[in-house]
Amino acid sequence: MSNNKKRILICGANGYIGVALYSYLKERGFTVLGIDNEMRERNVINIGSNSLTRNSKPSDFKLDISEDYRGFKEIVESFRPETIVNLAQQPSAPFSMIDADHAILSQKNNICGGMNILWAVKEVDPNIHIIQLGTAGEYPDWLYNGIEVPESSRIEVEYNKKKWIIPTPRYAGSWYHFSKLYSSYNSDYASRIWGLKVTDINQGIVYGHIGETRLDYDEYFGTVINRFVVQAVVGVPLTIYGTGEQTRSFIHLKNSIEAIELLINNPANIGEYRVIQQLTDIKRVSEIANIVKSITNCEIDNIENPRSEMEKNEFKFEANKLKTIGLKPVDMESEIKNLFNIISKYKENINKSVIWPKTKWK
Ligand code: USQ
Repeated sequence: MSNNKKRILICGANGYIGVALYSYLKERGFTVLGIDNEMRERNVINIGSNSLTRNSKPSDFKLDISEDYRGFKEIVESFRPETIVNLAQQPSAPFSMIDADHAILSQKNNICGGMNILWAVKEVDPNIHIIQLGTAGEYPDWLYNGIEVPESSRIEVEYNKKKWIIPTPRYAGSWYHFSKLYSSYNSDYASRIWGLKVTDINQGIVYGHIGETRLDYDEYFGTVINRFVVQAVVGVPLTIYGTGEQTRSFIHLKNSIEAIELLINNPANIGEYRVIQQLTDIKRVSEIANIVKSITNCEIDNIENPRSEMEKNEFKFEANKLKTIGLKPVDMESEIKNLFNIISKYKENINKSVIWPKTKWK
């Protein structure tokens, strides 16, 4: 089937990944429909920040998939997508740790939105492939320290002298990350009982900028590479949380949307809950800071870690499926240089007061 016959419904089309994915898929000949509840924009304004770059809002419908099940189901019934990509997520771990309201907002939005997609697909057409945005953070540092994370949804273990097939062991490190963990279990279950086709992309930390997508750098919505580059451009020391010996996985925004296209074209099977490790680089936070320093000669500050995470860990991921279907990783160092050039153009817009982390895990 050629791309222009494929209909893709993007939930969360106005977000950091959504804006980039929406225009990329359109350019590639897909028929795309976007919906969004405009929560990201609202949340960023509410914490006193704003996107550094102009953010286009391509969504065709304003709708909250976590609240309006009937409205959402009508869209699925009339548009009849081959694939639903669910990016309609509150993505920030620190935001979810502010207080009870923010924890509940994160979990309600993420878990209920995912649940409504599962029900709509079951009721309208179980053949629709669901691609949901999971996170590599469902494999916490302490559980997989030095142990390779398998690229599997289930594993065999021996317990009580018997062999069991259980979901690949997961846990989380924030109320946000738990929302993703619960959604993974919901999708695994829906694939077993209703035969749904689900791909859970356990994605590393996304960085970079393309086209007209947003670029956040505040303590909540800025991810670490984007924040470090903004900090270097505006001339404040890079805020390494703790030792910087934390290892994390990363993927450039360009690779993230290319990977989603590859998964659209290579869907999960009926009844399959498929896990994909969507990441291309594994680095320590201090290594990232040193790459930025090599470009700008900026200062680096090791500040008290506001989070509850291991000071030093070794992450290893089995991540072969995307490579097998054709993903070509970008070069991280040259993309960070590229990002530096992009962000430099917006230097005047940087609000220094939103950079320092205020929310603590404990
Ligand atoms: N960090 C710093 N300094 C900063 C910001 C972060 O040292 O100024 C450190 C953090 O302590 C952490 C690492 O950098 O060890 C990553 O932090 P982050 O804020 O870039 O990313 P994280 O909170 O892990 O969440 C991001 C996305 C989330 C996605 C996740 C993938 O916001 O949506 O699920 O990356 S993963 O990290 O694999 O869980």
